[in-house]
Amino acid sequence: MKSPKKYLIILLLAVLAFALTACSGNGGSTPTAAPTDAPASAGSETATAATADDGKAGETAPASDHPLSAAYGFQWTDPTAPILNEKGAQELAFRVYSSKNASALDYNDMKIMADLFAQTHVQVNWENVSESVYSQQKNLIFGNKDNRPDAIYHAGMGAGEIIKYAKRKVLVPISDYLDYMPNFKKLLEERPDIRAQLINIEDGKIYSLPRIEEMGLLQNPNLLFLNVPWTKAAIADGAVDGLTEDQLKDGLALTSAQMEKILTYFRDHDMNGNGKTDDERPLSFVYNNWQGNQCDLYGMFGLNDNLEHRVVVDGKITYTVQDDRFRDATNFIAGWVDAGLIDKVSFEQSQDNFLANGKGLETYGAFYWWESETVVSNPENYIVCSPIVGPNGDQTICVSNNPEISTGEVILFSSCQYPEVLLAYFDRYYDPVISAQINYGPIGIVYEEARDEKGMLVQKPLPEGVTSDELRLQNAPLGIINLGEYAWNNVVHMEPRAQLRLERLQLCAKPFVAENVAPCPNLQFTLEELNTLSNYETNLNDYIRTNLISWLMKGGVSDAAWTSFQGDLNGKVNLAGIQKVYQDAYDRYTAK
Ligand SMILES: [Ca+2]
Ligand SMILES: [Ca+2]
Repeated sequence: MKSPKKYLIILLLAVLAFALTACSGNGGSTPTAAPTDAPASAGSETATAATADDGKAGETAPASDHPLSAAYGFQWTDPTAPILNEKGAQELAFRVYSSKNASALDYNDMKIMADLFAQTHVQVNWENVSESVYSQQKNLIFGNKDNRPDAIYHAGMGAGEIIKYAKRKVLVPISDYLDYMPNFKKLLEERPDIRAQLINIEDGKIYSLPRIEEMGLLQNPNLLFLNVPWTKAAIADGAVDGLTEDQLKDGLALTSAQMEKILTYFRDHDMNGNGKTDDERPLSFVYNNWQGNQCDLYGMFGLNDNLEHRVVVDGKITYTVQDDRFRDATNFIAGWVDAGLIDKVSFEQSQDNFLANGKGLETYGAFYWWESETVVSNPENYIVCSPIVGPNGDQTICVSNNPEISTGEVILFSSCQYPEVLLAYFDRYYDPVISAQINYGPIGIVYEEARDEKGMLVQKPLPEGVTSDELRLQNAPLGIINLGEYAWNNVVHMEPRAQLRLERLQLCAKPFVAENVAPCPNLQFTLEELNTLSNYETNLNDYIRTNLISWLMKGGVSDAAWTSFQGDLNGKVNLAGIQKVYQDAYDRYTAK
């Protein structure tokens, strides 16, 4: 096709002219204004009749007012009918730029995308690049105002970037088009918390579409696993007080004294029977990793730590590093490192190394991770434990700030000619049946055509030689979805591994988060607040990180060093200023 854009402009002008003459008297209204329904506004009786017959009235009346409706059959009120007619399918097309996972098919070749085209008649031409190319090209795309795509999928836009580009009018204010997005509009009405995470507080508008995957898995990214045969050996040898073999079941709560005895036994004996006593790793984790990190160890001293050391307690943004219990916990943990009970490699290794070391000859006595199945070759040898009970009787767990709602997933450029059509199309992604296929793969490949008696999607048998992860990564674009409680109960079963993890969390994590403790949600900041964060926050994080790793690896923190650390937090690194920014943003969030 040559110069389709020019052709489209001419065509649109023709359509517009036609539409304007066709509905004289309505010419002044803009396409995006709420559609006025002549019969409904004529009198209260007809209005009641129109509401009673809501579905039908909505199908025809508002759509016919839109300039694109006459030529292209544009409609958005019936979410099961095509958005455009055949002519629209052939003559309108959208360019959407998107990074994709290396294992994924080109989105133009994905069945779910073909199915969406068949259902909507909206032609999207995907421009796929790798994730690393996207991160290199992102600024170029935003900078090149003459040749921007219509939208970016997997846009990964931070709150600061959105504020910046919204101010320059580069982005489409999506909230102006909610009438074209029945699923998304309903979602925002039902979930003011999600709305509050999306609204740009500089102008009160929404500029990005979110991904919502609420499984309840992210808040506690660590679980403690313990090697049962090894622990049995320690018990049989009389090395652990107050612990019997029959207690070695999922949910076991060890005291820190018992754990210390067990780890010491692992350290001193040839547990894996290879003739060496020094190749066992008593307790392992991956320091400051998003999953399987050290934070749960701080729960022994009553702190709900996380990687940012920032958690909401009683509605207040709280930094765990300002609490004297953090000093006590650090000194206690440093003692275990010093004694060789915590493998020093835990502070240096990557996630990949940690996983590789778990395979083959058994070397892990205890470890923190998301699940045991990906870590060790024989997960059946391990139980999942409740948090360790600390020396003063405290027992609590890490509360991570990993959000289940990610904002900034999709943005539209203001150069997009028909944002209402593209947004009506993206709105379909929030239908739970579509969301499930966007996230796991399409009906026909991953799911059977027929649903079960409850209406749930049914998994197809796997093709030979393909794992479910491979099939999913190849066929699912991921991205904007709405999968929450409703979907898990009515549309799609959680994957067995996710279900297993949820059961473990119910047993070993959820009961150990106090009611007054919560993670910090996605917050929206003013430009001034963003400036404060960009001026000070990296510095604060570096300062804490440098000190903490040195304390943990070098025997702990002295009282003098702790006092001087507290002085710096309050002084040169401006923790108070950063804390105030979060507190103000959090207060605005809870007020909504
Ligand atoms: Ca050993
Ligand atoms: Ca050994």
